[in-house]
Amino acid sequence: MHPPSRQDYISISFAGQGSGSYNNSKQWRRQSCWRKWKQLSRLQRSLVLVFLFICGIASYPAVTEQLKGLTDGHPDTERPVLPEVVKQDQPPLPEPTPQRKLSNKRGPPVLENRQKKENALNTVVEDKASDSKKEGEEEEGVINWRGAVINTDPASEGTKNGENKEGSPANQKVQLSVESANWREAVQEAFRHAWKGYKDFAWGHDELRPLSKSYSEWFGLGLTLIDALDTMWILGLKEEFEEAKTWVAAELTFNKNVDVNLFESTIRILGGLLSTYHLTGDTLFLDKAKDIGSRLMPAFNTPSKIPYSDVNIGKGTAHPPRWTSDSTVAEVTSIQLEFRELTRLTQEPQYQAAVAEVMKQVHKLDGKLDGLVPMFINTNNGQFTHQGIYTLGARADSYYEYLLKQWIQGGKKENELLEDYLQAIEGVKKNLLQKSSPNGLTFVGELSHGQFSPKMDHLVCFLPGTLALGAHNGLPADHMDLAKQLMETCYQMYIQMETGLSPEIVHFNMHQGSTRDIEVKLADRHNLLRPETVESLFYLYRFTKDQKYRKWGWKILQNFNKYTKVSSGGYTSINNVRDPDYPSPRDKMESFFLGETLKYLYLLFSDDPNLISLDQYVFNTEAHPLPIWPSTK
Ligand code: DMJ
Repeated sequence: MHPPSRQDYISISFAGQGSGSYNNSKQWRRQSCWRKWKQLSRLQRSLVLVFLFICGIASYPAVTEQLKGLTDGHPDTERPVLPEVVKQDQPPLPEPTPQRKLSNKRGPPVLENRQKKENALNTVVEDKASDSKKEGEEEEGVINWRGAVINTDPASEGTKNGENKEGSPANQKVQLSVESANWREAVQEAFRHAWKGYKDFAWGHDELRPLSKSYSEWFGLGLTLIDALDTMWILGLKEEFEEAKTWVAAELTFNKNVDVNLFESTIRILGGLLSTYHLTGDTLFLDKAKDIGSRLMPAFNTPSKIPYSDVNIGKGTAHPPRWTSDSTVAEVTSIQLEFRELTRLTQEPQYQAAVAEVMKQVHKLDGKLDGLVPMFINTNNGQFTHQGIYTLGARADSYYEYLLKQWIQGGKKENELLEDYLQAIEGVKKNLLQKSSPNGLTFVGELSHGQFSPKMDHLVCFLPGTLALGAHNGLPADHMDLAKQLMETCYQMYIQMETGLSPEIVHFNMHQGSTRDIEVKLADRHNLLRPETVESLFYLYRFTKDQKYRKWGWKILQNFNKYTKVSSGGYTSINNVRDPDYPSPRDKMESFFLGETLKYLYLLFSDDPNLISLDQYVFNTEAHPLPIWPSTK
């Protein structure tokens, strides 16, 4: 913080009284002026008054300007907590200029009523945009930075270049709409690029390996294609959607002798099919959802009814991992939204009953710390194992997310879910929340047998969005305050890295005298194209309408384009977010990049809050929107 500016003042001096005793007392000056005034003729007095009046008019603008300068907030208060990393050995980036080209490609097709409104807005905005972009249309908005070709950032330009001249509220609104239309189009382009790679080299397989122009198989079920279905629908990519649908109809079969992970196939496949059914109304997707849902049910045949991690969907057998009889807590408690919805749609109670039993048991279990759960649960006796370690990251994360979201999905009636959620957030505040040094970033660390560790997974960045969603649904307002603080931290995890992309795990400094807040260990420097931060940006923007969240999302998208885009098609995870010269591509595009990351970015840039309204839908943990159940009251 800077001290408040010193108030400048104007001093006026009168001519002295010649020699003799100099008396400059206030009273003497008042009397002397009055005497002089009285000695003037009426004409002289009028002239003096007219002169003073003219002087007053002439100096008005300068004085008001000066006063304005004194009363305006200090510009520093607008800045994020930390400045962006200034790379050594390189000049600062030039101020970006508006160059991004608006392509002539068609806008999103009209898919359904909910989208019509958004599309109408897009069309108007694009027309306006293309008018104003005639000059420099060939340039794709590039500046050269360490040999990398990057897009410029209209986010900051709009205000810098145009604000003062064209800053009327109406103009600003148009400008923001143009920006958001450009950004949505950039997301569509990114999706098309990713899809091209998948289509050319991995069609019908689980994941694209964009550098080797091949694919990897996890379950052998076309994972990326299924995960991306509703994204294509939401982004208005009708052609791509139709070709994927043809594949689902003709090729997708679950009658395969293959082991799948219960959690991953529930959130990606069952969730993806259910949401696509809801968005399109096409029963093809519901039929496929029923098929995979019923094939996953053997996982619940365990002594404790806590499901096994793996199921063979062809043979109808299930088992835990080879080395343990434990399941992961987040996995067994983050399949509920999907199975509950399957019961609602099919009227077959077994799906909901199975996942409700898990929640009932976990609700009653010993071994929690102020509502925080351990990471493992045993499928034989139903007890927590490896107790004493508490994290909001891997293996526990979506337990907390699904407490809140099930409560919302069911119409906010299931009190045990709400109680567990509220207690857990209090547990986070009490045990895991700390501030970093020197800049006081709020972060969520981990606890291991009473010992605090300032380690935070990127996965934890789902939390700002979840907290904001809770506050939107009537939970305490301080949840929103915490959401904003954590959002800032998650953004700093990106912007403080040399590539502007977050590592998988960071450690925060807490010692006084630290020079930087965030440290990254060698083994944690990878980025898997994960969605959690842009997911939270989407929620924060929806609820606050603060443009900064969109600008942050735009920066992140630009950095994905700079460092992870593969020219022949697709995007790749990288090994080193700290080396912009060689981020070391990993040759894998995770399905959640299409299922989640690009979807949340598009929704972040959408001007239509009814495009997947958060009062009508709840997103599963793989970003597949499922309906909030209509009230039965
Ligand atoms: C996704 O599969 C889901 O978001 C899950 O909850 C966490 N891991 C990935 C994305 O990071």
